Amino acid sequence: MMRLESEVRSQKPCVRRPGKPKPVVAVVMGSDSDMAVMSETAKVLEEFAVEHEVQIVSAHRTPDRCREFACGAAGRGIKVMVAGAGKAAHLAGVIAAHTTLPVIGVPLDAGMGGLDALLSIAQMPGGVPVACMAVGKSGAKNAGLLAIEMLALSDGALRRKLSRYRERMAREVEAKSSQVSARK
Ligand code: C2R
Repeated sequence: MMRLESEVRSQKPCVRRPGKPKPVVAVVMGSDSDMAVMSETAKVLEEFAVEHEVQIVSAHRTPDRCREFACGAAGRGIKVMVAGAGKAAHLAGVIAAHTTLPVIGVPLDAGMGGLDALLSIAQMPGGVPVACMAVGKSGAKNAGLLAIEMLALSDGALRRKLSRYRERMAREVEAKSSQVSARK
């Protein structure tokens, strides 16, 4: 499940207790200032009981750590990476350059409404794909859901959970619609 904040803040690799299931999704962000938004990704993964880790990695500020992290992810059992960053958000692209694991980028608003980060993540040159989500919290939430959809390709139980999630969401919208209609 989600690592402790103190571990997230540490620049050292997380130490895993024996017997604990290995994370299959890595959630990374460029700065601890991104945590409030990127916790939406972790929340969804928690809800679906998908083992994940959360780390701060910066392609700009910690280039060696970023390369080591991306290169080592598949070997550690990670199947999907989610990378959130604001400003000149090169993090997702640089991670994608070092791995063939699917990388989902989340543009964050750290100024300019997140347009800078959106273009930095979406406008990847051909050959190195990054799946780009919406700016901010909805993008962070959808990054978690997309990671789950990828894992569900080979996990029937997860696929069924996703179906139930969609059904619940539809019921909630219908209930809200009834409330709005009743008020008229
Ligand atoms: P600070 O709040 O730490 O100054 O960071 C972070 O994701 C954050 O949104 C400001 C913003 O800089 C972003 N950042 C990147 C990268 N590293 C940090 N875009 C990167 O490597 O792409």
